[in-house]
Amino acid sequence: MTEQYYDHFIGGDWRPPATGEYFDSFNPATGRPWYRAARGNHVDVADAVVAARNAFSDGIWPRLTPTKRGKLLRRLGDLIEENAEELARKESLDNGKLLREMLGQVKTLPEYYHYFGGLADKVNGELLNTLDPAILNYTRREPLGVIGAITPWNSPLLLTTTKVAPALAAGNTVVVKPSEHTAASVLALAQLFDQAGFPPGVINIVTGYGTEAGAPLVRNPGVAKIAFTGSTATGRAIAREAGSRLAGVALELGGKSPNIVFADADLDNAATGIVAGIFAAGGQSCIAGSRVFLQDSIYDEVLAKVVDRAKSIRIGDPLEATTELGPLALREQVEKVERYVELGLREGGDLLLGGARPVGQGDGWFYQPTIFTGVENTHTICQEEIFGPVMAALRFTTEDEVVRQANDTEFGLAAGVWTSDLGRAHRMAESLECGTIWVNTYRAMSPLSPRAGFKQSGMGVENGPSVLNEYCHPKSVWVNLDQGRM
Ligand code: TXE
Repeated sequence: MTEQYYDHFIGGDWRPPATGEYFDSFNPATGRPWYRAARGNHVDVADAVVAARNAFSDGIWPRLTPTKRGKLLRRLGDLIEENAEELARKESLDNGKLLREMLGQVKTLPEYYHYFGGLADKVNGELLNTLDPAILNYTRREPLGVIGAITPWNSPLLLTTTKVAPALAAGNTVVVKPSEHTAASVLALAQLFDQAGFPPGVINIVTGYGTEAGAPLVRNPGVAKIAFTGSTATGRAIAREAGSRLAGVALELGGKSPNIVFADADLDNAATGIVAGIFAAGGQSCIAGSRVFLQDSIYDEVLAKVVDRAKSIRIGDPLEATTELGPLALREQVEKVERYVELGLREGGDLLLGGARPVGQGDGWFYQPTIFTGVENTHTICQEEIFGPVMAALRFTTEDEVVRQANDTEFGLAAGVWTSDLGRAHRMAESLECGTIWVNTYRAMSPLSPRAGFKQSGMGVENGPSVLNEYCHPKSVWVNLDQGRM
């Protein structure tokens, strides 16, 4: 049993759950609980929304000058930088990803708070030319109100930040419901908000399960918009619920991203990109390059390089500097991977590598890097998001053929293209139906560059300057300058 208890963060205070109940959060590397978090329900959510609403309506936050709001966001960025080690350690203990990887990710977070902090005083309206010279028409961009941010377990702080930083920069207040599996780092972030000097109620955190704490946040009429990252199924349910009361929604959902290697590519770089694209974070990333398309003439050569590298991946304790693959975040996730591997075999695929839990890893939730060959793009393991270290290798001959296959999926999040032909690179960038294309690289992401899933991968946009529009109402003001003419 663990002795560490975490409460909700509401209105600037740490508050115990209304029911007095807490739930265990597990360390995936040991399979044992390491703290207990408040089990929030509709009462806690309602309290948090009232706190956020008060901070908004009383004007504490929206009436602070935008420059001051930006300054607070930048101060928060600095505090994250100073506390990066501790935050990353919490993330790694919570979701099993490599400490080194989480530290790399946490170290990018200040860029988000600095960038959006810099944009806070640039949320301007426009002066518009109307046909009538006696009319002055201008626009204002006003904050929406309370934003509900519902986040997953794979990159807890990053995916909280991509919502919270622009929402606050635009003058909204926020209630965050982090994943029930990974609340520790997000609660630690609340302390930094406090330390940075954000007024009470500007940011609130309610922990708990999706149906008990997430759903009431979506239903709460005081919430103007829900920003969500998670599974497509939950995203659809949220869109239905929020849509029925005409609240806004932004959804960042699943993927089944193609990583495509042409014969003219630098094959060593491509092999590195393939391995990192699918096995980094144990494949638990929405942008995982899970379908690897290799052109006929280099299929065997590249696959051999990939297998060679994947075979030598060191599995173990994610806190160890030499480990290259940690456990999966949840016990259910290992079981899900096992089900898909069985299905892949039943549908006629061949296992070239892995396909089982590794031996000698105690009770942790580990799974081997796994590579399937002999599969078709129509097979279930090439169509559904597995969210584990499972790669499908597919063969293609022509550019047109690979475009057709790559696009033949309900998802459209990201794609990788490996080629030295500049024309082809740009043709592929145009033809692939997804929100992010990487050419001769994979995984790059920045607060400056928009991310928007096509098809079932999402709705709305994260990052980039235009994201501020997603957190503002445009208001059009018409002024008659010549009342005598009325
Ligand atoms: O996701 P959920 P889960 C995929 C991945 C994974 C699967 C399931 O394939 O195997 O989703 O993971 C909250 N109303 N991704 O179950 O359910 C929940 O508490 C309101 C891809 O963790 O989508 C958590 O905070 N909220 C993904 C958040 O939603 C609800 C990242 C995400 O949980 C809710 C994570 C409800 N009815 C998983 N039900 C990516 N795109 O990166 C749940 N939640």
